[in-house]
Amino acid sequence: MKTTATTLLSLSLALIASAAEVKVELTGNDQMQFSTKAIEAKVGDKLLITFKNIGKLPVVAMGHNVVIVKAGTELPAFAMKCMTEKDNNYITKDETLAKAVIAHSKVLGPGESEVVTFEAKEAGVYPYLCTFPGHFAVMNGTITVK
Ligand SMILES: [Cu+2]
Repeated sequence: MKTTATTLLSLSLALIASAAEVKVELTGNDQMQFSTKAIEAKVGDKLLITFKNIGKLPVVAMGHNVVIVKAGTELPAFAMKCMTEKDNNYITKDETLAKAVIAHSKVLGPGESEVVTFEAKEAGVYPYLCTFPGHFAVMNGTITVK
């Protein structure tokens, strides 16, 4: 009996581990580079993405955010609408486009960081980008959920 209980315990621990919180480190720098352009996750994972601006330039010149959007979002159109929204962390207020946002950080200055949570509910390819004006074409990547 004791063995069965132990086995059951290990099994449930394994289940918990398979749909776990996954910590991801992501940085942005003064060269407008994300440290990674490809993040992978499993359905059920909860990603805790620590996004840090490791640059030195002031936030008005080289601020960064990370915005995770729905699969299939047209990034250029989305980014164009975001880049004018300085007072809204460069997130569009257009109701239709704003629905594409799954999660985002605020605009971070040098040395600042923020944890962004992304729950990988469905398989798919979820783009992420920095919507600070002029950055998205270089600062983008994907979270692939399998
Ligand atoms: Cu940026």
